[in-house]
Amino acid sequence: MSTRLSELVELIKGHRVFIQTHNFPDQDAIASAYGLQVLLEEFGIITFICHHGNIDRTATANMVAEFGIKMTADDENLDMLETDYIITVDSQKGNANILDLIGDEVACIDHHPVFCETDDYKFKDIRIVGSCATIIADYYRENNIEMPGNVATALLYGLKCDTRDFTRGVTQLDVDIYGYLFPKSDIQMIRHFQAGEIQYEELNAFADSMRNIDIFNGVAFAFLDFTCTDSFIATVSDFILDIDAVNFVVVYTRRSGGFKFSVRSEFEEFDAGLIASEALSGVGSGGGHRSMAGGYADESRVLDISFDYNQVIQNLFLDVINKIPRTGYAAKTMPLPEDAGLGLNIVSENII
Ligand SMILES: [Mn+2]
Repeated sequence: MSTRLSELVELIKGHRVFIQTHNFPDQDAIASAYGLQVLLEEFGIITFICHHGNIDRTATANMVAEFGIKMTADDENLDMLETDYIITVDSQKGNANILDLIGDEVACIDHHPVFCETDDYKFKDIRIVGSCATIIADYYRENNIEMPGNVATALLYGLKCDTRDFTRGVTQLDVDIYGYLFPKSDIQMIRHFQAGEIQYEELNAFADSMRNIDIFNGVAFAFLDFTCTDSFIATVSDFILDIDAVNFVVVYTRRSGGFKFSVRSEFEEFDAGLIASEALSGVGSGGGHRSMAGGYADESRVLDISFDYNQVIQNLFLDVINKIPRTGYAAKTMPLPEDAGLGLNIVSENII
């Protein structure tokens, strides 16, 4: 057995183990938890998958139902004790997108950059790859463990969703894992899941959000002025990036005394995680990958007596974006505005 996997198995043996995804789990989080659960069964370790927030979108609900994945929400009789072990997947302890449950977070398997440095984990496998599903699939592959077809299909779907069909954050490992999963997967089932990612009941909300887009030099802003889930914001954000005049997207909605953000970027030099982190640093917090990121701002800190909050938010982002030197494709499609300041070269490594 690979050192990585044997360390994990040794650590959790004999304990009651929960696998926790980020809140409002997406396809990658669900696939990763499921793949890990089945993998650990090979070693006689029984686990419980848990999460906070509904699985209310058709695409994720279909996946959970189709594979018979048993997932328990924190408010559904979770029965977790302080002595229970938690493995977080597709998320890290201390991040805003994962609820702190009573058990002990001993292990973390994730593909997001580290924002809250913690030495608390007894096992940590954080690799900056396209999906968390990639890391889980790699455990099977490097240990020659037979993977059931349902697990392969779920993991491939997670990998396809998080990389947006291999167009963002893709590494060589993701490509290798694709080759490994493809012959084991049911592609027809994935097509069926993918064809249900926008829900019929959401069409009005979707149309509304399209009517309120402001675009400045390739940077689109959309305020969703209605209650919506994190996954809906992410879907709108992805969709707006598909508009030809748009290269960078900031979508936001009201959420508990503030605004919740979803950020997308088409170009490497416009690092979505860094831009979100810089733009929101004085009013909240942000971060994530080069091509997809998120954040939160306190309402009281974006309110200004002379501007409406949409303008304040737009300025926060544009001030950061307009200082980034344009190279490659971006020089042609997002030329620097004449009055923008020059010289601040944002380097991704600073934050990771
Ligand atoms: Mn993920």
